[in-house]
Amino acid sequence: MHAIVIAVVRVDPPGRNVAHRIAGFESQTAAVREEIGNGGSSRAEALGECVQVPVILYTKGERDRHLRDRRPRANLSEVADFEDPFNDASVETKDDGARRPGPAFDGGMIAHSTRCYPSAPRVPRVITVLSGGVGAARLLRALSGVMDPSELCAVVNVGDDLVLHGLTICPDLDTINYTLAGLNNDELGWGLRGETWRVNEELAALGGESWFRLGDRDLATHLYRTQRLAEGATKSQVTAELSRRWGVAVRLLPVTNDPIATEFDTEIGRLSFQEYFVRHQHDVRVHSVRVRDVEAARPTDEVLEALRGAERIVIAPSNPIISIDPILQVPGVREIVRRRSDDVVAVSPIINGVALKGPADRLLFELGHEVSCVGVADVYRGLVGRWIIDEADRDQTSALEERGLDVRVTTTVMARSDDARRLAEAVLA
Ligand code: FO1
Repeated sequence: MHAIVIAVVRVDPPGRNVAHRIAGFESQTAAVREEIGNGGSSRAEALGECVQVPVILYTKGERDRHLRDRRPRANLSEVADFEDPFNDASVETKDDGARRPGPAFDGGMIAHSTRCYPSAPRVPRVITVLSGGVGAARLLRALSGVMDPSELCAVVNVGDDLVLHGLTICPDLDTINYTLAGLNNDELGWGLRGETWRVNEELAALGGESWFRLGDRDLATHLYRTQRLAEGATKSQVTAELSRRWGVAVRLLPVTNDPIATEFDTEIGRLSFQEYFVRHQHDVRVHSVRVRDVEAARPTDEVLEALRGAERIVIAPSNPIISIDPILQVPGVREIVRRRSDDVVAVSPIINGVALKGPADRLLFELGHEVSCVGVADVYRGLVGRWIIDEADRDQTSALEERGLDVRVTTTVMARSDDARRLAEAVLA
């Protein structure tokens, strides 16, 4: 009979397990640390905070016996592969008295990773993706195909949000929600499929602001959001309500609920985000970009938690200057990403010197950066541990490696579903 208790223990920074504080755990610290699974130790270390990790506690000798009986030369990581350690019928005892690898257990109980026990509580792995619009939406969709989408969090840019006709519009949040719900308009790259434009046509006939086209179906989203905000809901709450309505399991988190606005100093003067992007079709020379009111903005608690607690942080192949940087500028965000840089994977938005979509290449050039995956790596200097670049940029590998980066090469264009899947697998590998 095996005496087994399932418990949740705290792991202290730097990766020190405190299970030994539970009665009977004295002097087990080294063994326990070695066995904690689910990334508990590294998460605690990276966060500089305690994290909760489920473990199975055995009475002294029980786990040792398991190990010896089931796989004489097993080491601790191999033990994690055992299917059903509770089924005595399957035990094939090999008690030949030989000394086995693994820790010496000298008293009380020991803790063991739950990964091998189907009945044990599982700590959800969280993958957090810093996200702009289309590129991020496609990566999130690909990731949703290879992992449980409820364990995916998107921290989403709100620097290009706007108020128009009295309506609050959040293009990046909506693009991601629509894409994950399968409602997106692929032709346009924004808005809803099967869209009609009656309202916008009437507005144009009245001489109203019709350059930023709001489709009839899309309008319902902005009406709903605006009404809920007026009732006192936050942008985060409204986003969650919309995701729930559309059956989107990925958690979409606006980086902040405070108003921020990306603006451009250009050759024709200062422009708001959508004036630059849509009205002028990003075809004016930009001198500088700034995010208005970002200094006073606070990341939401959910965002902080998603960044601190994620097993991995992913930087989507979004525009580094106008999609990702506004997220990083929200006070506290860049610091967490920097602290966790070993766990940060970025997918290059530039392939062979060109952005697949939007003005990332032109903006990098106008703001004095090299227009290449290496140039983007320099923009994210100190924030990223692993870079995923396209096959077309394989010859840039050594330049990235010289910057201390772990480089993976794959197809980063997500036009075909098998390529998207391969990219998602590379992100999670
Ligand atoms: N992009 C356009 O190029 N033209 C538009 O008229 C337009 C309208 C629009 C309405 C709602 C919405 O959520 C997005 C919209 N977009 C439009 C896309 C958007 O301007 C940009 O793609 C993003 O802000 C950049 O990420």
